[in-house]
Amino acid sequence: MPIGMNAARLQEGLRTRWVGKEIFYSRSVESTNEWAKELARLGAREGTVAAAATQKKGHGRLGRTWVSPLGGLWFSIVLRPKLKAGVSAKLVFVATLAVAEFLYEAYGLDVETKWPNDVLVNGQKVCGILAEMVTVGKAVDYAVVGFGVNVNFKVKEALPQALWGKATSLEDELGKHVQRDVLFRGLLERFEFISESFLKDGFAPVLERWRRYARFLGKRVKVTNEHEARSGVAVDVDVDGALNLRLDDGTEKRFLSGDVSLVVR
Ligand code: BT5
Repeated sequence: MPIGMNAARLQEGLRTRWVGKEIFYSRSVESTNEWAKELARLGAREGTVAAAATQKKGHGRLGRTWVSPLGGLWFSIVLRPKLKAGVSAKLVFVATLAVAEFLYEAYGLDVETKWPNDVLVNGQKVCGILAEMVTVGKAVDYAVVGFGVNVNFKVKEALPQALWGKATSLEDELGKHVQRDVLFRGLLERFEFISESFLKDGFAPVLERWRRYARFLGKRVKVTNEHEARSGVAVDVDVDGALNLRLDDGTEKRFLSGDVSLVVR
């Protein structure tokens, strides 16, 4: 976020009921997810947001590094969902749908969602979501949903070469800077709206909207997880958030976690 950004400026004009009523902002942190978890442990109310201009140890799933230069939007929301464990996979869909819908509506970008936690533009990752949960028994004590959005920087100037061709930014796609505080508020508002629909009407309507952006469905993909790599046709994402893959022998296999890449033949 720009130098001079602060929590009050981010909150100005925010039209939410509970998300972002409390915003913490720092110029540099290790990781906003870690910060938000710490705030949650200390009793932060639901909807509290931790945001930073840069992260020194931003992370993705399985301890992967999330590169977080100045110019991006890096923030995490504290949630206290009165739901059972297993909900975190679904929060990822709520968050990616919020990002996809907002980027499409606000900037007209041709966005897609990629299972499980990516938002892409032109086949390249513009946003990654990391949902983490702390449970007590089977109940969720708190969850943190982290948003990493590449905004006002050029990928070839700000991200390592290994990510060129795989990552994109709003600046690269739009050819100009966008106002990050407007984007930030738009994402919080959309996230709150979809979370409420999720709590009220369940996961199915969220999933249905998410599928509209999920262009990998019906295509040949490779799914990789900690145990294996399998190729097949991505048939659907089911009500548990699991990916169903049709293998070449005609059988179907469900993946609860992993990474998807398109197979070009
Ligand atoms: C994710 O992980 O995509 C989740 C990223 C969540 C980041 C946010 S930022 C705010 C909050 N605080 C945190 O510490 N995290 C959250 P995963 O699916 O595991 O993808 C990680 C992979 O994405 C890396 O291994 C790289 O290949 C790639 N990557 C790293 N930085 C990137 C970037 N800025 N843009 C696009 N791809 C990136």
